[in-house]
Amino acid sequence: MGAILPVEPVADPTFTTTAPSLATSQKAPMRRAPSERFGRRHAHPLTLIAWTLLATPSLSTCGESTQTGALGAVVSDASFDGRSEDGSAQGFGSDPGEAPDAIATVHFDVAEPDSAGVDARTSDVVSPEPCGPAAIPVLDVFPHGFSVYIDADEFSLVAGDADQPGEWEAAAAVVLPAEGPSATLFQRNDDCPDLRRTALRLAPGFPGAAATPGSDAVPLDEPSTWAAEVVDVVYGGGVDEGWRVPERALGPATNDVFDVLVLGNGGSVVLSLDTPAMDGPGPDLAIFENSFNGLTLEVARVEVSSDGVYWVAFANASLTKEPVSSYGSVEPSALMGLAGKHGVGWGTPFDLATLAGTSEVESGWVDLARIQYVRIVDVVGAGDVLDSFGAPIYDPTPTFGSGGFDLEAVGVLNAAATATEELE
Ligand SMILES: [Ca+2]
Ligand SMILES: [Ca+2]
Repeated sequence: MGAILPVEPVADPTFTTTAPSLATSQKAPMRRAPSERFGRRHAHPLTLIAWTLLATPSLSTCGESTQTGALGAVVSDASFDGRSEDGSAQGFGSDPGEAPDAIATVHFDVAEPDSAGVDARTSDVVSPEPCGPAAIPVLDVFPHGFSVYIDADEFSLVAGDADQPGEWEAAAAVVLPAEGPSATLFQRNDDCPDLRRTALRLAPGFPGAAATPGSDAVPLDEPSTWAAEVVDVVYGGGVDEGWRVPERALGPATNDVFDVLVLGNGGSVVLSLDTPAMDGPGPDLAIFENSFNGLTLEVARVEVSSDGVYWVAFANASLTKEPVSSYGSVEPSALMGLAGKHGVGWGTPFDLATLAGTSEVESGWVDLARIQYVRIVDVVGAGDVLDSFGAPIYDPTPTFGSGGFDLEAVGVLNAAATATEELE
């Protein structure tokens, strides 16, 4: 597949001297933290909000600290065009040698929106830098007993919603509790006072198919607004001409298996939303595929962006253990964080809150209060593409004619107030 073409960037004069063009990033995939890529002179007003995720309220000096491994591996390979030419993504821990830089600490001034409605990044960045451990990939729900690699010197796992850590343990992975509705993971690094606190929802397993108890499937009449524009499509292999109709991905879900944009194997699409999405209660976005039986599930990774330039990917997990034949079945309860989990007429939910600990959000380059763009990238489920925890993702493979992900619609469940509404 070819590289993703640039999304029309929102005009932002403060970026002109420091932000590389997307064309540059295509030639040299970037995996460094945003703060390193763009220097420390610009930061987003939301940065401090993100730091509330760190348990230590004050920002402490830890010198030239760096965060290694997991922080970049969680999202950066998928979100900064680090995907390889075959469309595959690197999984958790796949690139341990490339450590993203620590996130810059900032103070900020509330900037006036520019004419495009985007905050101008006018803030000064100051030392010191926090040195808290890297975030883990966060799913909407984790199964009991799930194992998660961590990048911290020690962790403390506490049942329920906890404010304080308990016993500290040193291990490369944490095994989540075997019961209970929630847990809180604390991580710390040596010589650093900052703790990272991550609240985790737990369940016996991932939610299952639509109309089964506990399912997370979104009814098609639930979104309030929808994708309004196809910004870019890159078709993968196996797409007949008749399926190359981008407009079919726009507007409301129709429950029509033919009303789809077929991405092809490894293909991708960037859509602009009619109204930006925001992180509100529960899931914020719903993505509709066209599986006619709710079992032949073709899956895709999902990324979001506030400005069409900087992206962050949802963490995902696949529990399917074996390759799936061309029209074989995938159990919906084996999937989390991948579009295509549910059959036609039912959306797969995505909660922006799960992205709060990512470097892209913490450093302010993606604003969870204003998500304008959604990128959907077909997963070629032959086992080469790994989920956020290092497991291979399997889906029906190979597929032809209408190969790969079939996008019916992208709906917004929590719409951000528009500029006009805010003035009223
Ligand atoms: Ca939410
Ligand atoms: Ca297909």
